[in-house]
Amino acid sequence: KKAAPAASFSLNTTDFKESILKHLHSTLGTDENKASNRAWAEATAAAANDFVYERLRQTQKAHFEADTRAVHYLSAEFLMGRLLSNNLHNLGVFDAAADALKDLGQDISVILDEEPDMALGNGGLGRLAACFIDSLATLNYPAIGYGIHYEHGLFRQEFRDNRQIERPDEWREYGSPFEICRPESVQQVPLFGYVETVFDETGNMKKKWHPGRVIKGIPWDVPIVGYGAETVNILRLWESRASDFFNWDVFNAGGYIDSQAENAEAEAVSKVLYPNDETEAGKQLRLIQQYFFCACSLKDIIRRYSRAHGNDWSKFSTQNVMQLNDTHPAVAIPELMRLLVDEHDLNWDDAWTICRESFAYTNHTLLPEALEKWDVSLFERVLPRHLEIIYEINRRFLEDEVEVKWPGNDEIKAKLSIIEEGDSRKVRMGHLSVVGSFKVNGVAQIHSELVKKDLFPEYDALFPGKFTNVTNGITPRRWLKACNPRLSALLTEKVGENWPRDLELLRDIAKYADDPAFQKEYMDIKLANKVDMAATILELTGVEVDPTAIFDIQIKRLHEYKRQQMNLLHILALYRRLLENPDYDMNPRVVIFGSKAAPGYKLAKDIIYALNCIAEKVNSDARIKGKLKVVFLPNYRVTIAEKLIPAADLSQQISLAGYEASGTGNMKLALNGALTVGTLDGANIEIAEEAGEENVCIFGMNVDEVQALQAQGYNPWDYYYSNPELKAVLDWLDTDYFTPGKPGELSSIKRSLLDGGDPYMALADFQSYSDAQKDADSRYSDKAGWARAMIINTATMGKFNSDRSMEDYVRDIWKLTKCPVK
Ligand code: 26V
Repeated sequence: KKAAPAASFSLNTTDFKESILKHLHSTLGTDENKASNRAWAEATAAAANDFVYERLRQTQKAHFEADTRAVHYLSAEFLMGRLLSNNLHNLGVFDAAADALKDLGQDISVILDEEPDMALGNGGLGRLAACFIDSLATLNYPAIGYGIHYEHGLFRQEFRDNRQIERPDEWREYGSPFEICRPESVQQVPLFGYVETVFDETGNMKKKWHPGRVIKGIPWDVPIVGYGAETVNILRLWESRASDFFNWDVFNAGGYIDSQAENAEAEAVSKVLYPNDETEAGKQLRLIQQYFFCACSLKDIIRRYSRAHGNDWSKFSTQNVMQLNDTHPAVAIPELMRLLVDEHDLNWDDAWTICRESFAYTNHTLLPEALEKWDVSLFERVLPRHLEIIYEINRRFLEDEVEVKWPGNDEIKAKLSIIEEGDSRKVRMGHLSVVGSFKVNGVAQIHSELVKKDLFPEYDALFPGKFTNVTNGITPRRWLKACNPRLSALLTEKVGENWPRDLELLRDIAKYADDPAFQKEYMDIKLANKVDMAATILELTGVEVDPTAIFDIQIKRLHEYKRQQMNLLHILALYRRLLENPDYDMNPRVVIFGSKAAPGYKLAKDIIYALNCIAEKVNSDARIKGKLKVVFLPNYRVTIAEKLIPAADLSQQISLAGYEASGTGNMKLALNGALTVGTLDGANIEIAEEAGEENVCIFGMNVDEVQALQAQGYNPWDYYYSNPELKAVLDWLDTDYFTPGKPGELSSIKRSLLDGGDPYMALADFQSYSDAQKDADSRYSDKAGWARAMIINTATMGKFNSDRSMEDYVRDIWKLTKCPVK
């Protein structure tokens, strides 16, 4: 078996021990007799950082000397999770660190548990960005992630009387050892004010923006250690502060106290992550956040470019590509135009060519309520010059491109216009992104097809070849090697140690799928992981669960389209069957949820409340003899996912077909062996292709059937009246059975599914879902067949390595070359 390339340095346990002690003394200023767990964690991080910084320096030197083309991944979210364990693994020193800490009387798992998650993201989109930068570093590509240094990441979720409450996330209350402040690279960001038309010496008309405010962006660099630590790239996150240079006037005018109010306003920009996932709120602060990090990042990119190429703009787009992670950074397009035209005196056409050659855009959702639109009036107040530029982009686009293709067709012009007309005019950020980019991609095959066919059909006709697909992926380092050490050891034993880079190597274990000895090893590991999870469940919720029961897991943000409510109805159906017949034939099952609801999403919060109330009732009902348990884990986050995923038997991926762009949890769960109970949606389709239909439980309508039913007119009452079990469980929600003394507390769920029209057709798919769950249950009873299916799932997920996603982006969009680092 081929061995993995060794890390670029070596470190034994003794060296690591000495280094930790040295840092405990000289970096932390404490000693081994009184050090807190936190101090041990920081000393361990500092010991690792000695190597990280050395590789970072070498990487930056290599990138500078080679002057290679680089990708700039612009994203309002990076959902990093914990960093220490990941860095130790990628440095190849995890075992050395564990042994060193053990020699020092410390348990590495306790030490790692000290670290709060870096939760600067909501869900799929932010975690994808984190996986991508891991893969880019691993593959030795020059890449920088650019984002926002939120003081508070996604809220901490607590349950009070079964309801979600939100508490502030404090990920860096006492500082973080994983970031480096770079005051030498601060940027100034103008906002508000007005635009003046002036004429230069030669009589050319110029636009001059007189901003009303200027805020300062301070960069914090998080080193991103590639697997094997050849390359260490950076994630650069911008923190906002009041500008010392530009706001002197208030101060000098005697406004010593008033200036503090200005400081607070400026600091508010990077204060908190917006907790909405898939709903656009249109808040001024959110637009300022977006502009703030894009403006800082572009100036940073241009500063680096100019250092090598001075005022020669002809190579800008061959040296740089900017990937827009959804439309959140789309304002970077008019900002680059402004910098080139207003500040660097390029003519419009040259500037526009550079822009269009530099930006590419990834779409992550088709949900209409998630497509960003800004009121023209708001845009004009915050970014008056950018609005002018957008109007000019739009005018030229409509006249020079749309009119040429469809002469005199005002209907198409209205559809393609970046400005939406109506009671209040709006800037459509998706349109701006398509017009200003050279490539647009969706995130799974079916999603990319729907982007072309349903979202942007005219754009697809106008720009042949612009639309493409890159199926998402996940990093196997975090989502198998680090989170599932038992299974990782078994896989390494069988296929060698190179699989964390080349996940296709796991195909080799398919040959053991029917080998009873291997099945036993594999299933013993799954059971051990479930035993650990059962202990965590007990600790976090007080609920006792049987580790031999089916662990049936739905972990993702709470949203109607993801249909946690359909899972809820199925739980009620199982419960009811057990009450009617205590001998009802089913394997014991633990249904586990992890999910946060957007704070303003009433129905999502009602669903959490209902699940908690149902859990209380079901878990304490002796009549069903523990055959069904329901667990809702509080404060779901990356760290909880890392514990749950290795323990999963069933992976619930039950969105209405056409609505989940890709999903990435589906990939993580399948890689760790879980069987997907899923619709033909997003990447589920590709997972089924890879694993084989016989190793997944597919149910429900496909996209065509959904669209046909929508066209024909969907009536949820039909299903209510024709399916007695469905009717019974829905009616149950109107009683006080789960909320004693308070009938009606769960009625909103029933109402949304009947009077509300059931927009995501949970009732239409219910019977098929229930059948699929029954099928999963009977497959679980066949121990050998079940083990086989799990093994095949692990063996066939190679495609979903985010390294493969990166190679797809590189080949089809970014055109990067690898830069080896000595
Ligand atoms: C929208 C908004 C609107 C304004 C407030 C903040 C905010 C934050 C996020 C979003 C859009 C989120 C879109 C998203 O996360 N899509 C998910 O992307 C995953 C990665 O491609 C994909 O796997 C999921 O299927 C898709 O739902």
